Amino acid sequence: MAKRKIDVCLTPDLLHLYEFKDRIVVVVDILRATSCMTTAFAHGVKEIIPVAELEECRKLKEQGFIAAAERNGSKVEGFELDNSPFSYMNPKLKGKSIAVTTTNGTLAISKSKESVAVVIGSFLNISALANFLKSQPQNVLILCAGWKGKFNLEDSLFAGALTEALKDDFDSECDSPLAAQYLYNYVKTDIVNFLQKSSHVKRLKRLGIEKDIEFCLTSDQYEVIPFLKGDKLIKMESNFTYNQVGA
Ligand code: 3SL
Repeated sequence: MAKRKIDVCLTPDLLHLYEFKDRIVVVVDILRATSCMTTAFAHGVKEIIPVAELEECRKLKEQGFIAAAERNGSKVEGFELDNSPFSYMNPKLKGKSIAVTTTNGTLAISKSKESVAVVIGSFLNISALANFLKSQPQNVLILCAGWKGKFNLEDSLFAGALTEALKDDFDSECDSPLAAQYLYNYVKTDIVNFLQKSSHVKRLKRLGIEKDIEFCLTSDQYEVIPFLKGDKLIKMESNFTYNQVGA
């Protein structure tokens, strides 16, 4: 297969600058939305309905869905689930459909919906994801969820790690994949320590959320790749081909 192109959008507020409708968009919110989604499917959740707005999530809850809601790092009152990957390891969630809204991650997913395919990326499934992308003919855009429209380090580091993993099959289209890749290669032996000064790690620590951080920064815990089918995230089956994505 000929080399494809890879680009990185560092925050959803810059997405209007990118042609992404004919690409596979990898949405990434390392701390913690896309790490939770990966964990959820690895532990048997059937589907996730990601919604940007709290009210939309509340309505789905009223319709009987199990619902998870996070704003500014904390669980929103009245919802069953928070945004910790450990909450999604609960065997009671096996086979269930869960409505989810988070501050940045679900917003990034809903902004990507016009693309041919939206897949969920995290360190937890990075090798499975890289292998899938290598097998597809499409160009790729990695969309970092960031924080309220701003750049963040952890999503950009993941973008660098994925660009590095894809370097033999993809050429960087502009400078953001290169910058992310340089950053990743510079700190890859000690990502947890490097991120200690980052704004969201400090925010989560202030909230007493410590163990999620290290877990979300661990590579290759799972093989699952969640992808968007209509309005729902589901788990990609093996032998999945591009034509079925988003079908
Ligand atoms: O912004 C988001 O979507 C969340 O992942 C943030 S948090 O890690 O749950 O605080």
